[in-house]
Amino acid sequence: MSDGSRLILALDLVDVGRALRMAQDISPHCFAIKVNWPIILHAGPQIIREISRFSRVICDLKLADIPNTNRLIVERVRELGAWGVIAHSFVGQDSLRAVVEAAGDMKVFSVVAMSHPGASDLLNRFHDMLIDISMKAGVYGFVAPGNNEAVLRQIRARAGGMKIISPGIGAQGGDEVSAVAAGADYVIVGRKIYQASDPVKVAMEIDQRLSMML
Ligand code: NUP
Repeated sequence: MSDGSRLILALDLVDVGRALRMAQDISPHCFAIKVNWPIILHAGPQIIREISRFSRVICDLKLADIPNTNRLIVERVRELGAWGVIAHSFVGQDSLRAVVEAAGDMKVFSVVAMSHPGASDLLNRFHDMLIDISMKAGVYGFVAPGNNEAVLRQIRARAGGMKIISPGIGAQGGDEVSAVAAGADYVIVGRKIYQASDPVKVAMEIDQRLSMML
């Protein structure tokens, strides 16, 4: 893992062997590796422990439950050695606070807007409220769309110095440099890397483009 990198790899592969090899090959060029339900359901939760041996792991579980259930899930994620966890904020301050409390030194990122077109139906109209709920709950940072510059800039303006991690790069139309210019601290990239013929090369290129912005 690279402390200075602004790249987070989204490891949404369902071939577990290939996913692990790719995680190992790309970890020197990225800040963290994000695991989501597809790989967790294929590999089992121990994949979190396995990747945590050589990288920061962010568990993108998008928790959206009552406080007690959120707490039970986060306690397990913490036991497995994750560095960070992603939760929804629309469920309210108490549910999110349960995540923050159970997380201990794990970083909690709350979703305050999303990158897919349907996010404009409802969620993305409420990012200011979701930021306020998240701040009151004590989160470490936010997930905000890297392919929606207007929304990302508004979120950055309200988020102050809090960390923003942004998906939507590549396959969803966003560009890593534009996303960082609009306010992202880190970009989350999946298919653009793991579907490339040379994933390590693409990851290194993204990492280098972003490091030139510093
Ligand atoms: O708004 C969001 N958009 C999004 O794509 C919030 C997310 N957490 N993600 C996740 O980021 C998505 O589930 C996937 O794991 C990753 C983006 O992958 P890709 O579009 O770069 O392949």
